[in-house]
Amino acid sequence: MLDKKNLRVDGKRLWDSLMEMGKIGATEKGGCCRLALTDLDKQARDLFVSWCKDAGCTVKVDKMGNIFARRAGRDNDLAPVMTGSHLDTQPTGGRFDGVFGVLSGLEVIRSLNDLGYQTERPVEVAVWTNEEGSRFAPAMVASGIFAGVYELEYGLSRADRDGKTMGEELARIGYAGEEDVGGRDIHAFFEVHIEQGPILEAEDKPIGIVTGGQGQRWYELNITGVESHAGPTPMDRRKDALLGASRVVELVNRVGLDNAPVACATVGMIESYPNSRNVIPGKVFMTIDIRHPDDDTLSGMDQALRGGVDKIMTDMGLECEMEQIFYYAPVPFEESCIEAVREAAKDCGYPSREIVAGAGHDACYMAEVAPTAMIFTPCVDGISHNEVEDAKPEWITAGGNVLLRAVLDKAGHVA
Ligand code: HGY
Ligand code: MN
Ligand code: MN
Repeated sequence: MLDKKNLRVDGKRLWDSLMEMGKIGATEKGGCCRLALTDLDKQARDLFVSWCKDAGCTVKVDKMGNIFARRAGRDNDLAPVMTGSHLDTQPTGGRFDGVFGVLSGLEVIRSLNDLGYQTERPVEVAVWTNEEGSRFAPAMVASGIFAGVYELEYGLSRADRDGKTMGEELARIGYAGEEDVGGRDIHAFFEVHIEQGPILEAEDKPIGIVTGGQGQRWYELNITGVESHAGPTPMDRRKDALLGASRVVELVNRVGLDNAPVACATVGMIESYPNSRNVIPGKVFMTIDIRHPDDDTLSGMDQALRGGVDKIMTDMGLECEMEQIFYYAPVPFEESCIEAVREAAKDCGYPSREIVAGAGHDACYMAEVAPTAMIFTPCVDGISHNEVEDAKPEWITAGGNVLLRAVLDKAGHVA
């Protein structure tokens, strides 16, 4: 009888798979640009599906393009234990964000095959569409539909800045699947991810036991002033939309600092129109991202933002349409899954600590429909959403080993 305490993954195979996948959309600085539902995302999906089929999995795709690779258990009528993450990246993304969770799941399946280990329940590895929310907003929209937070039509209608919808792009790349999105029991969900922050590396802890995720709100602002000539228009007679936007940037930063030390507040996108060097900008599109682990504080930040934007626009005689396009409250993960991660780290002899996820993850939505927890590993200098994102092989192996143990803790063992 195989004692699961001694089971380990093949860390080199996992690392090599990450490096192989990292070639798809590789950038000159060593990162990855594989935006959701682009041809490169299709290539990554196709490679993952081929690897899963080679590992004996059945593969299904749902109507939001979510991929589910299933390894049969002894009783396939039982709800599966699921793991997974995302393959889409930021424009200047890295080789680990998301991919590490997907390929750790595949490594668990490959290792169970090597060991001839039969689980009671089926084990599934999921690839969630458009986790990043970069090309299509909001983030995590496809796992959100699986969790019943959004309707399918809402997700399919999300359009990029060129007006292409997710529905059109799913069909174009051949991942508009047949399966319904969600509506089925999942026994437990685990997601492995790099921390994307500095804590674990600074404390020399290879494993983070993730107890929950902070809440976040995203906004889109369309600011309108008056385009006019940069030469003859006196300074006191301008309605400069970009000047207004710059004051909003300052406001966002202030709201973050006023709720230090854990609040985050960011302006990531700004598009000035007509973007001509001698025309006073008449229009600006910009985004705001605020986050906090406490929902009341997040609400307070929301109010401070709205009041501050109103004042800026009134003082400057500008117009502003401000729309909240994304919100989820701080989410606690489930104690027995957290305990499975804690036990696994201890059994494997990895120093660990509890931590709250600063980034959003599909697990934050999966926690709505299944007992869920996450496993973090460090990343070099805590940097992510940057082409220099990097990890150490021993950290990757540790994440794979803890995932193997946590999955087996929930999947049961037959022989
Ligand atoms: O925005 C996030 O936290 C995630 O990377 N989508
Ligand atoms: Mn991610
Ligand atoms: Mn990310």
